[in-house]
Amino acid sequence: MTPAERIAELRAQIRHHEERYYVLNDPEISDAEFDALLEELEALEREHPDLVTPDSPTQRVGGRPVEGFETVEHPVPMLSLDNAYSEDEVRAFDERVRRGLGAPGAALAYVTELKIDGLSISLVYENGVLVRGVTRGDGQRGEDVTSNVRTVRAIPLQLREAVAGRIEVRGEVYLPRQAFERANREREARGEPIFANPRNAAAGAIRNLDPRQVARRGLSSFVYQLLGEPALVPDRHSATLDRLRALGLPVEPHWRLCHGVDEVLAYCAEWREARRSLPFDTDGVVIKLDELALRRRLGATSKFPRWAIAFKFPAEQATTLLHRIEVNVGRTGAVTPYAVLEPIRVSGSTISLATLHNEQEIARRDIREGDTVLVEKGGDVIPKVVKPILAKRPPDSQPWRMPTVCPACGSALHKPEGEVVWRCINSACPARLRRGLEHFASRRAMDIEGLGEALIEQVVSTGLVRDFADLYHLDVESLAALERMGKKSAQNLVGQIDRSRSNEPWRLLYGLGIRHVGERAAQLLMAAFGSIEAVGRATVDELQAVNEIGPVVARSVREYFDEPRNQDLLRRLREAGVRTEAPRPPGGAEALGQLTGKTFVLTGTLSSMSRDEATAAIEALGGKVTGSVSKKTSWLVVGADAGSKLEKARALGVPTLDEAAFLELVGRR
Ligand code: 0OX
Repeated sequence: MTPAERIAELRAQIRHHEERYYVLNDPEISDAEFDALLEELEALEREHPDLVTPDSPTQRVGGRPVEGFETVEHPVPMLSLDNAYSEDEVRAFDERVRRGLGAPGAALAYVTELKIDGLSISLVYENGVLVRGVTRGDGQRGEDVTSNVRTVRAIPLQLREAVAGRIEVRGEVYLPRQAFERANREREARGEPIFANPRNAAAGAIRNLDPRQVARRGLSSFVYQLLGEPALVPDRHSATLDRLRALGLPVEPHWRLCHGVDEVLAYCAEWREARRSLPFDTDGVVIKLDELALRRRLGATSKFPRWAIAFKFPAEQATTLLHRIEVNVGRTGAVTPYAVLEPIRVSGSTISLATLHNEQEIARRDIREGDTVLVEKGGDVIPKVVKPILAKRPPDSQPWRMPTVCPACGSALHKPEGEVVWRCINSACPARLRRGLEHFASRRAMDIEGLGEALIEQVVSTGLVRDFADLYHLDVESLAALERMGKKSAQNLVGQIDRSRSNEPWRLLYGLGIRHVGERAAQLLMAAFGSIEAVGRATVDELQAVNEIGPVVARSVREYFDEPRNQDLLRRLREAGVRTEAPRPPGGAEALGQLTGKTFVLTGTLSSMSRDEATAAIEALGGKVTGSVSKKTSWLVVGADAGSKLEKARALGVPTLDEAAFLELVGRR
């Protein structure tokens, strides 16, 4: 056998066993035997690099971390599902469908599927090879996450059949229960906030910029939709699911073809309990009309198809003793009460805490310490207290009273007229500081690895850190003296903090935790003003003149910088060497609007800024960024490793800008 033949044989075997393992959950060989096949293939490909193809099973985790994700338009919008919370609502749906079809007496054919608690994804296959994976986004346009989707072992890089042309397959990417629990255990150990549900965890993973990390997460997938040339798409959904399966794609196997609404409801009732034995979380059943011709007749509203609905399983409830009501102080000073419960098992996990929302809610439902309460756990990890069981209330019980002072710093709590949330307004409050530091150090802000909840607790309670600027004066010695800190970790942390000094300044602006200033607003403001000092000097009107910055953000920024304590903090950060200026300011407000009416497309990687930053720079000057090149495109910005967009731009005669010319245009040079 020639090397090329052996490579082809190994790839076919590996694909087959990947499918047995990841799609069918029914392996035919041991993990060790599988690894041996993969290792043999890797060795052969190393010897014959010219024989490596992108659809080889060795190529799931390609290249290096990406800079950002490109936005792409969905050729057919990705709709979401309307919900039904009861049997009656499902019957009402069936009636609407029958009436809509002018067949009031028919028992229609529906397919019922388990609803996966994941995030929707679109996969494009060209001649049977996976070429693109895009998130749902807002339904019209999503993010190109191909490099991450390729790491999901349940998603074949190559279909079993080289279906000619282009097909789009839609489904969910999700985190199996075990992988979800593992991810949360790891986050807890690192002092990071846990994911509220598998959906959030999967969404976080699929938007990670490093495919190697995504591969380690253990994502999986199920698909349920096929789009393409009419000849390629079966005329019934049930046949489509069979077809998808035959192509080697992962289809959740417990779907059923039902006749009439009673069979649909029987399916829902069956899975209400049976779902606990599944290896993934499901929060309901998706009910879909089987016949595509009937679907077309019903159509869709602006948001939902009229031919499908999601039936949500009722949240599980249990009763337990509410020991105490305590309050938590957040980063913005908001004080939120929560219940400390006698631990109890609900929906497969033990709960001992539950949210109580706010003082008003507690009063409205008259929830008291010492009550036996009904608790509920739905799709979210955070359980709720539903109501007290009055028959079990102790005779000496008293209504609960909101504390009048902050439990962390003792200063009086405030509640502005007309609001329901009490706040601690002491900006030096240690509880606020702890939450603020968590945000400041978080990955999307200053990205200081190793500064987790447990360590923040220690540096705050020992007085080493009283504000963000103090972080930059921490030394190895005092850190090494803290609990569970060795010299090595102390050195690493000091290194991480030092590295954060040279972060792009929008990270600092976001990390300060100014109310209403998210990542995007921070990027837009920095691109428009060039330095945090200039943002701090701008009037509300000047701030609002920035594209996408509204009055709420503008006022909040102004308020923040009007506070002398905050000005002082910024000065101390600057003195500690933290970068507050972009390389070259674009000239401030007079440059705004310079690119109004211009449309840009980005391709390839820029060495000096991420895709988000380039987009923000364009938008701050009034320009627009779109996902694909057309005759209307003003410029294509071309970075390293540019793709097919460059060819298209050339074909259409769209002018291009290299990185240097682009930086010049947006005033970053
Ligand atoms: C799921 C799921 C989601 C197709 C047309 C509207 C919704 N989470 O499991 N969506 C759909 O269907 C799309 N099916 C599902 N099973």
